[in-house]
Amino acid sequence: DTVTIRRALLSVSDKTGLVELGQALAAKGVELVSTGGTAKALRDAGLSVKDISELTGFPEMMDGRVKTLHPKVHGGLLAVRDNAEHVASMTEHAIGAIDLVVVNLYPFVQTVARGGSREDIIENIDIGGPSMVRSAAKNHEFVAIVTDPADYAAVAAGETTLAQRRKFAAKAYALTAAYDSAISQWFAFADQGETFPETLAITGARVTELRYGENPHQKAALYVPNGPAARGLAQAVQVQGKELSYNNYNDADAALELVAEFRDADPTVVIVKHANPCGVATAATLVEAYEAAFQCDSVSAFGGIIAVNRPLDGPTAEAISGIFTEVVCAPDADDAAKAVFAKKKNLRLLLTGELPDPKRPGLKVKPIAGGLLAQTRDNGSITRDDLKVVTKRQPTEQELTDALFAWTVAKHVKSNAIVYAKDGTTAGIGAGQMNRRDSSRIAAAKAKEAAETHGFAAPLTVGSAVASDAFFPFADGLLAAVEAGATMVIQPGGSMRDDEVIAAADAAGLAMVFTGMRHFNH
Ligand code: 93A
Repeated sequence: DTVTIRRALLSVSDKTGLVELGQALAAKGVELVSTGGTAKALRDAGLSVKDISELTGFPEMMDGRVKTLHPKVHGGLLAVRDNAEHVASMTEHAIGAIDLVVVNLYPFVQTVARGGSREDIIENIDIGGPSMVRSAAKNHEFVAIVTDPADYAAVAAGETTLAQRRKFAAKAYALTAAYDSAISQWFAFADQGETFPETLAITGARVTELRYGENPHQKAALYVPNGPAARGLAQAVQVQGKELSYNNYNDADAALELVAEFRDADPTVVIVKHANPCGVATAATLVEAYEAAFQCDSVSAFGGIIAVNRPLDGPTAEAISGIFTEVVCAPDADDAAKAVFAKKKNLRLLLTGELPDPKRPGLKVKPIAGGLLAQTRDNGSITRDDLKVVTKRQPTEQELTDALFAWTVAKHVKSNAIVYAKDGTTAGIGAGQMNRRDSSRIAAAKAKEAAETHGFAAPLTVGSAVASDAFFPFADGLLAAVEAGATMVIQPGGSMRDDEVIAAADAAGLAMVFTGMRHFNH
């Protein structure tokens, strides 16, 4: 099963590790054949190399579009060495066997990411490279295909085993599949502006295997999708702490997406549990924001995932260290904060750099049995100008500010979502209930508990603004908010019974605005 490498074809855009590999192979007496740039790099290092044009009898032509697309190359890769007819064809056409192919492809994704011109992008679609990768991988019985500098060491000794070649083949086809999917995505989304192309090619590169999935009996891994480089949680740098779990990623993503809504706001802290915020606050300093967010639901905050919109500082890190926290996600952290966390070995600190843009476009894909649901991501937002006052009473400035804050949080709470807020702090959050009245009651009950725990004069729902992610179908949900002491309501409106709901608000002396936008999130 072991193949001794006699001839190797090297053709790489990324020349990392190339010379070292060339030297190792040459030392084993391997003949090196290369395309233009690769041959030059090897020659510059003093190695002797055969040009691909010498092998094919054709010059590299058409701006390099045709270099290796030739029967002398593909015959040498695809011939079954113990098939008499194949061997006869090789002899007849003077085709020499190639035992090792080292290829990495034109940097298509990188060209898109750096904003290359259309012409530049098209020129960076590699044709000959993937063809060789696929030919060599098909004939893995005899040929080794190496597509990753990390695998160079494995072939440097000049021979390969069948087990190795099978692994390389699997990796090679994953590469060509991912490469073509990135090209397909670019044509559909970027070049033609299609949101839902007729065929959807989504593949990604595995970043890491996770210890397990949502539950220990499930397996899990993290992938980064191909295509124009995105920036978000998956790109965050882990500074310290235990390995991130599947649930950590899921929760931290929810926390990061919510705090990103407050990119340009005062210091803001989000605490998430089971992908729902359980406390969000904006204050003059980050540590004050943390204290306020924590007090909203200190029971749920235990073992929480925290995201902040400012570089993490020492006092905030100190306050966070007061209880067990799973993950802290920040744009950056100063030395004092890092020093505080260094004592908490398990706590995972993730640095994201600039927070993602909540208004960015994107596609959300969710598998269902036998299919995939795709939708554009919820990047909708409203401003004060979009609000329509529907009650007799006009809201005060403070009520409006609290209402918009509650509304922004509600967008990130699983439906049915009810969020009470006062003075830039969530007072109570009701999530994921099957009816809106229950979410309203749960949120109010949490506020009551918080008041008892932390010795507030009254629950923060008293005098608060309440947000509902979708319209109140009946007056009962709104009446539950009145009971909790809310004085202001923000909701999309649009129910058949809006009149009933407005009348109930008027009767209770509430101010209510309609947003005209709904934020279901399941
Ligand atoms: O333009 S191509 O699609 N046509 C080819 O025949 C071909 N053969 C190899 N690109 C081709 N390659 C690619 O050239 C390889 O995949 C590699 O990325 C690159 C190496 O070129 P050089 O050795 O000149 O730097």
